[in-house]
Amino acid sequence: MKTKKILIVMGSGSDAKFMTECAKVLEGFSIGYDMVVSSAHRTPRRTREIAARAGEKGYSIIIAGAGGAAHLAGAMASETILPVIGVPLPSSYLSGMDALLSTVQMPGGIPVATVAIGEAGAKNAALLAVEILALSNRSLHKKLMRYRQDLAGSVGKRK
Ligand code: RP5
Repeated sequence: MKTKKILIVMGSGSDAKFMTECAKVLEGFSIGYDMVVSSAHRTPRRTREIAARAGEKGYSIIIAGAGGAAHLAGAMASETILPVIGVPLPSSYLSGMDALLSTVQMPGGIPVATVAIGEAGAKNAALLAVEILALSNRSLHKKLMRYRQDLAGSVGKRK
């Protein structure tokens, strides 16, 4: 069985409508992933356990998406030295600005690489993860170059 390289975590099942964008990108690059729901405040022990064991389970990168006072990515980053990419989600009255600031403003020492709010962020989180993996994987590197060429070719075309 192929090793699953990416662990996608979201704070609620209601976040899946955004975080499936991550899954689509990873599937496009044939990268194995697992997707789990765990909340930093409702299931804090489970969340910390998942983060603490992610390295030994063979994951290379964690993508964490949450809305509101989003501390999921930071809580996970505090339990692992794997790179953690945070996706702020627009699930609250503040449309994701709260989640953006909560996710991006980590105090120095425990980084969370934070992407844009919502679907675009979820997509870019996966692409950033692919870029990290491509540093040591030639065929992934080639696929990424082709992806960029296709993007360039799509400029000006209607969707
Ligand atoms: C956050 O609260 C979750 O990440 C979600 O974005 C938001 C709302 O969660 P639910 O009330 O839909 O479970 O913790």
